[in-house]
Amino acid sequence: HGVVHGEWPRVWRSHELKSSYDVVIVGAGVHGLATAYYLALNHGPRRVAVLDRGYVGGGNSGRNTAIVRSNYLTPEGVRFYDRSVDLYEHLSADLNFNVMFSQRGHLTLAHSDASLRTMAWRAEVNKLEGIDSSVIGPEEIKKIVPYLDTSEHTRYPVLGALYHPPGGTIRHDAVNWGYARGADARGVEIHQQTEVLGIETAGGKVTGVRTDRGHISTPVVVNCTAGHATLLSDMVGVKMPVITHPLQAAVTEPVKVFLDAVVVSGTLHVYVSQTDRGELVFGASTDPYASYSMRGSLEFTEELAGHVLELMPAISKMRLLRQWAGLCDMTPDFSPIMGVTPVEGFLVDVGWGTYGFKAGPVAGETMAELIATGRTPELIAPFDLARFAEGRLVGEKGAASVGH
Ligand code: PYC
Repeated sequence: HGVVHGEWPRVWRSHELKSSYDVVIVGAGVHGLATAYYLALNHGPRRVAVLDRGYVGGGNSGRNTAIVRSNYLTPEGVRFYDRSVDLYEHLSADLNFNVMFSQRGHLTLAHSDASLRTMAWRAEVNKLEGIDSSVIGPEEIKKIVPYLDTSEHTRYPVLGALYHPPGGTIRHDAVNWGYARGADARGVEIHQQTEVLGIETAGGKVTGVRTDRGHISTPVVVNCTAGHATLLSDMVGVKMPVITHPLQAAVTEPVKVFLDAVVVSGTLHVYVSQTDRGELVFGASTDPYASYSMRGSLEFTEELAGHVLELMPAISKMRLLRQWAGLCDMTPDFSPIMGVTPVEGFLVDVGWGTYGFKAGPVAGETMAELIATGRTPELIAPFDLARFAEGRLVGEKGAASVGH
């Protein structure tokens, strides 16, 4: 349309920070932005601010390995993540922004009888919930991923895999930018470089937020942070059963496309997919210590290379281009913490461990409904904070994909 370089229209606007909002969302990643977007889209106009001390999508929303799937272990998990897959399937059209969702198939390898049993269990739960998911053997795996070493002579031979055809990858930046644009167009204010310093309460209710750009009066604060969920919740005295660990990832130089599906091996602590540009994207388990550091380590690179080559010896000559880390807020049962807290007006959408990006759309849709109606949607009721005190854990460790 005659737009020349340097004159692209802004995708979202900057604003002066106002002294009051109806809702303040902390964290401008996919969860915070999707919550703001669905609040405006589905529930009518409100004065909503999304705050981030960094920039849009600069936390885990831009650091994950962009895998989308719904082949979880518990019926609660499967139903929840599957709604996200549904929303992702229509997201490009809904946002009028190409999010490059590629449902290329997802394989979770089993290298032992025990993991084969878990895969069979997941497949049965998945089928009961109407999800396309089944256990396949090494011959079928080899057809889908010809470069995978499925011989019997490896240290951990591939015995089978959970195959989930609708799983795949997405362009995570596009998702963040698309939600940011959609929210902005519906009147949401996005405030980057705005750090929350404190949350104020009176009589057990949220009354305001102190930021490094000024004070805001508000009755509702939504904690949509990842990596800092506990720090923000501590500001109102709500204790989260969360421990934060780094998780490292890496990407290779681009090569011609040869890997179609997403391949995950919990036993070998590695997952790999190939981007549309041709890079291989790898991730590992969480680092084994609690930390807020996002520095890369040589140990990670060495272990990653060793494990990847056990799976695909043919790629030994490829070079790594870069590595990075994100921060994972791990909960005891590997499910998130969503909904109300003992402080009225302080809502949480946190504890996303190593599975947060794929849940962005459904988390946004359900949190928006909770904010607008005051009622907890059925899909997220199992993930409430009270479950830890009441012993209603939703154990998803067996489907978390990465070893821990
Ligand atoms: O849950 O699919 C997943 C995942 C992949 C990498 C980290 N988590």
